[in-house]
Amino acid sequence: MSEEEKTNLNVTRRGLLGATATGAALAATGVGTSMMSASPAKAAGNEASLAPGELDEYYGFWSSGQTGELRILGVPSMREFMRVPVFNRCSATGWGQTNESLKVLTEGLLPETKEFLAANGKVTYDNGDLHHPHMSFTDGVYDGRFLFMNDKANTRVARVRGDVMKCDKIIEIPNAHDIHGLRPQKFPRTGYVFANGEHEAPLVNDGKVLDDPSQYVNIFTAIDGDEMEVAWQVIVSGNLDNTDCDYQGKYAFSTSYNSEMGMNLAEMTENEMDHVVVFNIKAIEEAIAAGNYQELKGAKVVDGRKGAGGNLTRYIPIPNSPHGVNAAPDKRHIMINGKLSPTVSVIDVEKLDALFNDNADPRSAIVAEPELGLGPLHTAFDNKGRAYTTLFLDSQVVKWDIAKAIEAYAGGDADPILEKIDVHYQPGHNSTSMGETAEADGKWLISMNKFSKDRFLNVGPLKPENEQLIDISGDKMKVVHDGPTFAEPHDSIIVHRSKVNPVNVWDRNDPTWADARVQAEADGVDLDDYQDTIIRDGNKVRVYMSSQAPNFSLESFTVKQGDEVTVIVTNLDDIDDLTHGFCMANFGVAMEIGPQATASVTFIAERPGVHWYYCQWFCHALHMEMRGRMFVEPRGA
Ligand code: K7E
Ligand code: CUA
Repeated sequence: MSEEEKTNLNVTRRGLLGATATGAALAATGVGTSMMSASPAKAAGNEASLAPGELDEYYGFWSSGQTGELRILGVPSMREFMRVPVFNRCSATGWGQTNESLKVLTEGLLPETKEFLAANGKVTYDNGDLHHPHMSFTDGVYDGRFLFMNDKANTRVARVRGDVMKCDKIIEIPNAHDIHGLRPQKFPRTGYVFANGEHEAPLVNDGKVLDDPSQYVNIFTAIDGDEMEVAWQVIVSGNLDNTDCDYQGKYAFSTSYNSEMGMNLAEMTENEMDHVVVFNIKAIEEAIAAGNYQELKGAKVVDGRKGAGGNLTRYIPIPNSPHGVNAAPDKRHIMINGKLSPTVSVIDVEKLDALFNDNADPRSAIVAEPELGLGPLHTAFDNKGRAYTTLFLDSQVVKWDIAKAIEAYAGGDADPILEKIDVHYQPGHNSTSMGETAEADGKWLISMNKFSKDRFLNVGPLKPENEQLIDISGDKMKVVHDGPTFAEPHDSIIVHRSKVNPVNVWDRNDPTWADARVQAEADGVDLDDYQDTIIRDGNKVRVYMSSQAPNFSLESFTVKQGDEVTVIVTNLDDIDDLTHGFCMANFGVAMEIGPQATASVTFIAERPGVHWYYCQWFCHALHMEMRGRMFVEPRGA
């Protein structure tokens, strides 16, 4: 395509957006337009539905639980834009199959895991359980660099790049079991990514200790988010559920629903009080620097258990099986959500130094404990000192006033509860627009409801969840949208679009295909230019081709039965949205190649005959014709 044609294409696309994009810009500044008032949700205050072509004001980053991917939605439209494969396999993009993705999926695994997987005929895990996606911070606000997320199923932590929205690092966390809660450090920057091991196990889990829970421990991990390496770990008492940290860079917090270290439901819920563990980041760093740690599986591990002495941790008793931890945008209050207790316990971070320096009563850090309703799981915030807590058992969201709760706890007669609203049904996490940062703006609340029951057409016994969009800009909360989703987003963040700036076209120098570049240089192939080169290296064959709509540079290539074939495709198109694919039919091979990207895949050509490869990402009027043949000569021919 000529430069002029490219320019025309871009102009045409912008032209299409034209009028409606202006409307979205006005919406962002709070100025209404006649087109927007035509929408049915106008009366709500905030504008929930967008006309075709209008852009959302916020990005929503959604987890997907046992699906294992990250999802990107628009808020308030609730339109799903993208699925970013992380811990799962993806048929469309080739995640889990391309050499580039396999590198990400394998390089961070522990040696013992690689051995275990090999014994099962695998190189990596196929599943994941992604609960908590969070963006990196600088000075308490989102900086758009990365998103971090956990895998509860296989004890991993992953990073997605904000510039291309692809996963670039996955690490398995040693010593810990089943990473659940995860949060990036907010100040001064991320920095650390804090991750909770949820399930207790022997510290060296090699089979020597089995049914002896007295020897089980749990592990809190701080990961260096720049290097994606474990920085340090802390052994704790009880299990660890959710985590968050302050806005000062001093403390992190993890809830424990099983302080009893029980091994069955009755034992786990026996105590009236469980706890939140407070981690003293500076004291832990000093212990590491002074060499007061043991090294286990490459990680520096310190002991922060109850009774270990020292200044690494404190345990604040909390009624009964607390779940979510949420730092308020006032930079001062940390909400601990009671789950089996109808309360949320409010920690004042300014009272924490005394716990460590003067051994003050841990409960002295609690400044409020309002009774809100049944099953409080997670709390979100607006910019007016109000909190929004999900009540799982009541199927409600309760809006309450933080200052009034503090007043009531001190003996005043203020009622902190402002309003309750029904949601459908059984909410887990919730999130507000920018509400997990110092820039909470009090516009939107998402209630992530675990059950949809009767809200949608019946699709059989397995039903979607229901995520409801709630307008919180006015005096009264108002549900303005139902959003069904497939299994099973736990958590979301709502990020103003000004914080997120992905590119449209890959940079040819991107590190994603660095290995392919090194190999190409050794093979005398210029990966940045037109390529149709076949290199034979024993029984290894490397096939370099480029794609430019609607052609692959290679119409055909020939290999021998049993050859190990690597196909390296570079997409030379550099136009927005011009993605090609490469699918080798009947070989189980398919991948995405974005504009200006290189991707590669390796397979054994064990099937003799004529095999068509084709582009499986619709790219051009002649997309169906974008194909070629692989000839596989039978063995001995
Ligand atoms: Cu589902 Cu954050 Cu894993 Cu609560 S957690 S709901
Ligand atoms: Cu190239 Cu479809």
